[in-house]
Amino acid sequence: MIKPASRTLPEIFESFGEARRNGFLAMKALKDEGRGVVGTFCTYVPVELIMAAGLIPVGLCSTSDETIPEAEKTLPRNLCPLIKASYGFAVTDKCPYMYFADLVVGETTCDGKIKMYELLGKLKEVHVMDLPRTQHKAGSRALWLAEIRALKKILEDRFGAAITDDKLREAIRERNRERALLKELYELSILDPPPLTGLRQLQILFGSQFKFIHQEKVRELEASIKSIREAWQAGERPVQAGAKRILITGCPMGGATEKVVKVIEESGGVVVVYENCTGAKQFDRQVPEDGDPCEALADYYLAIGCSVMSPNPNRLELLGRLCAQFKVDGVVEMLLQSCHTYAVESQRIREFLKERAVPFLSLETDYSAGDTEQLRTRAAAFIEML
Ligand code: BJ8
Repeated sequence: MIKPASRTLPEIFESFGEARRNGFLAMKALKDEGRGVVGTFCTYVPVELIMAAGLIPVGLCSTSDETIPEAEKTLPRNLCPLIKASYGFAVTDKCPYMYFADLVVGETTCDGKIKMYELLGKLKEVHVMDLPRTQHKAGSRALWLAEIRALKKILEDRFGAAITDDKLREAIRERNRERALLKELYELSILDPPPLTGLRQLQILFGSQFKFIHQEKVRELEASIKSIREAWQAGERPVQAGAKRILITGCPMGGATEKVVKVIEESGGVVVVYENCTGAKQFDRQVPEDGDPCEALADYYLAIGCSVMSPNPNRLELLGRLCAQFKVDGVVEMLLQSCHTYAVESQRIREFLKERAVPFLSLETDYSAGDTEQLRTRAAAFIEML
């Protein structure tokens, strides 16, 4: 049982840092109770539908290189590590979340993932949502709404659940509450100096997705925000005054890519906000709670500013707003190797930030530790120059 008021900051950080590992047991208990599990790979998948069906959504994107050699027996070596690792965990049965998933919901985002889902379909039951590549055309909205209604029907048929409008609205409210709390948490770093390091912030944002009981998660997040704020007000300063304030943009992070945050923070910087799918891209906005719930979900999800959209103005809008709100000194982009959409879009991001006189560094990496010192050299030179 959680006792929010009595938890210390180290306990809070440990709880979220260990959430992925500890969540295995929680999920097994839920499975033993007969709950269905649906795995997802992307922020575009409307998890509210899964929740409204009484099922447990879980993110399956892998963040470690452990199973990449196994994946490379089937997939090309020069493929994004996120895709290789995720597939590798499925082939080797080493990810309990993949193992527990009764159904995997994929999406037509990047080419590598689309084709990987075909192979994954030989190992697991997979449904792929057809995501449009552009947001502004009327046909895009119609297609995406139809895909959302189709997923609703698939979940109802597959799991014998009735997803009523009331249940869907309730799931939207629950998820909105979680989004609002995670946003409140990362907005604590508007304070100067921030009340938590970027590594701690990342671990909470990443770890929160592996806490599966909504009420418990809400209580834990509320308690964490309160404790972090109180510690700062009491004079605790985990981040040195004058540390250069960095925004991270680009591909999703967590696990192996924590190395990027570490080299920044060991070089005199502090990550104050993540614009990527691990952070603000997922939690910045709310799904409208009135009107037709499927239409609300369609509008909300289609507006996500991912580089798979062309053009992608919403990423620029969020990026510009966060740079101002968090008073950042510089932006670091983390690109996963062979992620073509983010790599090509990098030029537009560079120009956008140049127009606003915000220094920019783009770093490409993978899930290995081999390039850590090279990343450190580049991050240190960037921060030195700010
Ligand atoms: S909404 S960022 S979670 S697609 S890094 S697998 S794009 S080659 S993860 Fe993503 Fe959804 Fe967009 Fe977010 Fe492909 Fe790029 Fe790899 Fe990627």
